[in-house]
Amino acid sequence: MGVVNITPDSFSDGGKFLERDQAIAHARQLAEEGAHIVDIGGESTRPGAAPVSEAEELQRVIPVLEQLPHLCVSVDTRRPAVMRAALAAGASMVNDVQALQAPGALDAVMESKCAVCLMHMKGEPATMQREPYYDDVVREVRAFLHERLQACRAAGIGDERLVIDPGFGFGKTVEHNLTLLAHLEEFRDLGAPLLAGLSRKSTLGKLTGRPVDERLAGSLTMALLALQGGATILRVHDVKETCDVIAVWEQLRQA
Ligand code: 7PJ
Repeated sequence: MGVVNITPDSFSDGGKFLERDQAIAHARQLAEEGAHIVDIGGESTRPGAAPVSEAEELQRVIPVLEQLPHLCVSVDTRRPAVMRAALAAGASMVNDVQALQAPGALDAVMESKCAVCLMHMKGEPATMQREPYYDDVVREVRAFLHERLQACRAAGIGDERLVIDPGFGFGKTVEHNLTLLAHLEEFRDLGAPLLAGLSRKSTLGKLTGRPVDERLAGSLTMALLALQGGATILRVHDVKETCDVIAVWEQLRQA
């Protein structure tokens, strides 16, 4: 899964079109490099990010989606209205960092046949990195994902549509992230494919001392560790390089 962020609009309309075109070109490039899914997002859920209005999020996401009819597009959103509009515009997957907990979110995906990624997050993006605490991070994240899977199944969303994600970096310290990564296998018996998003995250910055544009080697290492732990979808910025990691991993497994 390749990440396409539709960055905040600048002041003029000219800027708006430019950012749109850049996102479309980026999505196409990631698909050419080997991404099976492109994940487009118009709301930053990074720690401390400024909020984006629903109208603004729709304006960012939908025109980009409409220009990608031949790609398998996932839309990274927490808002039911954005989910509905994106599905109507051809999205194949809803990637929700809130695991469809917003009022109306389950309804928004129910009538569609789209795939759904249920991610764990503790707290809200603005404040989630302020001293997150768990008694047992693996048990708690696992229990949450189990509960959300059950809620989806009860709403009639079939298992073939569901993906789970422990949500690296979302209300988690470096230690929590490493514990989750080391115990990723314990999520497999929940019965849904596992998605892992570790690419360029601040945990890597803390582990390596590198700024965000120098985290490729760390990100590829994380990708391999996630594969070893049973992840089958990797959400990454560096698609071409990650495809090489996957190629090596798959051939090793076959051997
Ligand atoms: C994730 C995500 C992730 C899923 C972001 C970033 C922050 N969706 N959206 N999993 N991360 N499912 O890319 O640094 O880990 S945005």
